[in-house]
Amino acid sequence: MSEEKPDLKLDHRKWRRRQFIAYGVFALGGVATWRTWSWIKHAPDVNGTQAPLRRAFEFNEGVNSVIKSHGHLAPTYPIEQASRTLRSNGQAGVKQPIDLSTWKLKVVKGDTPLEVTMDDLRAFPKTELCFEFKCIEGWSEITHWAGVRFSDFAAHFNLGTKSGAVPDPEKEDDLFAYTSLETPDGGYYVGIDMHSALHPQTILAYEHNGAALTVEHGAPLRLIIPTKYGVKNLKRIGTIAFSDTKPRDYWHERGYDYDCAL
Ligand SMILES: Nc1nc2c(c(=O)[nH]1)N[C@H]1C(S)=C(S)[C@@H](COP(=O)(O)O)O[C@H]1N2
Ligand SMILES: [Mo]
Repeated sequence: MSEEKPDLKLDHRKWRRRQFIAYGVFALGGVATWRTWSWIKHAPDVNGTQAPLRRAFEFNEGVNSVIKSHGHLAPTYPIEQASRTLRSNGQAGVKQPIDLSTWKLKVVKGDTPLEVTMDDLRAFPKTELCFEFKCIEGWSEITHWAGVRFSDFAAHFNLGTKSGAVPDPEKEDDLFAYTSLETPDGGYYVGIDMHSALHPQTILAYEHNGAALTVEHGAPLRLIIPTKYGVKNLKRIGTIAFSDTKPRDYWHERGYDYDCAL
């Protein structure tokens, strides 16, 4: 099994295409804004700017900072293109039976670990993602997932920072360098650099193709991280922790590249 070297030329083309699409979206936003100008003019004024316009500015700022801070977004697909089946690959740490009614996610934070239930997770805004899932062994499939954006989860519980504040990708000094995830039995474990963990497409997924995750795909909760190969998409999360030292990583210990970035 060989590691694939990234094709830089291809990446560059993809990047140009993404920029083009991004600016296209902004341009469309501009036309829409112009067309609704009179509506905006009569809208309530918030801090000196009409509310709808202000929201548009904030949206654009948000998109810009996402593009700047995260380098790239994985391409996404219409949900109809997702394959109805998905092969199951890798059963390390998920072979034992699991009692979904008592499962809790453990989050190591200071001296008082948090315990998070599926109900807690379902109370977060649901983020959907349809992208091409790539296994380092050479297969890929378009897959559709839904769950909680990792950055929303981290922001809510003030995770991943030394100060205990909400993590901010711009405040490098306050961020732990890594997050680690492992299965409840410790049989599979991964380390993820903090910026990739906080990437807007990284999700704690509880649904696949619109239904609750099956055990073979990581019920009740798995990591979906489209900027990395399948190996980092840990199924059946038991514990999440944060550190400055590189966490141990199952496939890295077996000779694979640590980052497994796409
Ligand atoms: N717990 C656990 N998660 C895991 C693995 C594993 O062996 N154990 N294998 C990884 C690999 S190599 C791949 S390609 C994907 C496959 O996900 P799937 O079985 O849902 O298709 O899971 C990843 N997550
Ligand atoms: Mo894989």
